[in-house]
Amino acid sequence: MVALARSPSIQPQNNEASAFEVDVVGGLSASPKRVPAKYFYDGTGSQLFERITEQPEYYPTRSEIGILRKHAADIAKLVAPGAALVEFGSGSSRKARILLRALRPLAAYVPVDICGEMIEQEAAELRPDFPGLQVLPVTADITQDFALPEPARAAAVRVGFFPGSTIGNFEPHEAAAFLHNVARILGSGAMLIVGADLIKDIDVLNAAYNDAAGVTAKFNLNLLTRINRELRGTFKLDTFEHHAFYNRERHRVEMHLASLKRQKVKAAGETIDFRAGETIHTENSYKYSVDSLGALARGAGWQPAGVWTDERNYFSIQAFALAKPQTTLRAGG
Ligand code: AVI
Repeated sequence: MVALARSPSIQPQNNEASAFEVDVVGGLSASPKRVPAKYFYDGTGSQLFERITEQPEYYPTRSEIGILRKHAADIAKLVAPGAALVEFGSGSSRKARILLRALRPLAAYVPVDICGEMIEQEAAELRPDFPGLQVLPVTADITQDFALPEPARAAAVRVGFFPGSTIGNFEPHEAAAFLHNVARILGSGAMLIVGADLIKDIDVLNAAYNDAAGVTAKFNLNLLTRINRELRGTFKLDTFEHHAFYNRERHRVEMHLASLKRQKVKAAGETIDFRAGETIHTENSYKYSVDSLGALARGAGWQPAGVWTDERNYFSIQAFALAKPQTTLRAGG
């Protein structure tokens, strides 16, 4: 079940080993030091992420599932019969199942993920539960252009689904590029349903990324274990500490690993100097308002078409429609 727990859209690329080395060496030589968040998700990291979603302080997963369960019928009203549902970074398809129950009849369900093995396995598990639905997995990097299977291209319309607030792990310019890419892939008349974490009370945000059981800390520190194992690293985990805090100006939770002392560490044959207190920036998790995500989406050609939130206004499911190209009507026509 390891792979199923992954947050799929922020996974490493196929040529992972060399990319990991390049990104770690480059990131640790930069100032401030950083390592891309996509490298959290090795086997242990994926399991730890799954455990994070079960922590009482980590509200996003529970909130999103609650919204989907409560409003699936309303969300489904925005989706024309005969549409193809395309899930970006589908992982376990756990959330798609809730929508699929409300959405039938669909032309096809197309889970897209970089991890082909995982989506093939999920597809095999979905088919008996949704007889008559074409489940057509596509192995692809969702941040790049990819081709949809023919039945999805031939469908009346295509509907994108991007749950999990994974959009928050993109930098805003990456999120904008992603929304443009999705528009290009889904084509004219498309809809997009996005799960996005909302800006809220700072204490709630800080607690969600500093759970009392220390699971998020383990998840963050596991990155150093991975560097030690895969890149001949010499990080001593008890000399680094998990720091996570909400940055109000930039509307994001930042995660860092702070060196508790001045030290030298080796990774991939390079020596890296740390000052006491110096950090490696490991993740940003951007929080949006309904308006700020709407503005980002509009910039990529999407028009807001619906919003559902939980009772506490912690999380949102937002629907967008792709503006159709303007056609000129002939007088009398
Ligand atoms: C996968 N992603 C949406 C999570 C988040 O909340 O940004 C990753 C995570 N990082 C720490 N806790 C959870």
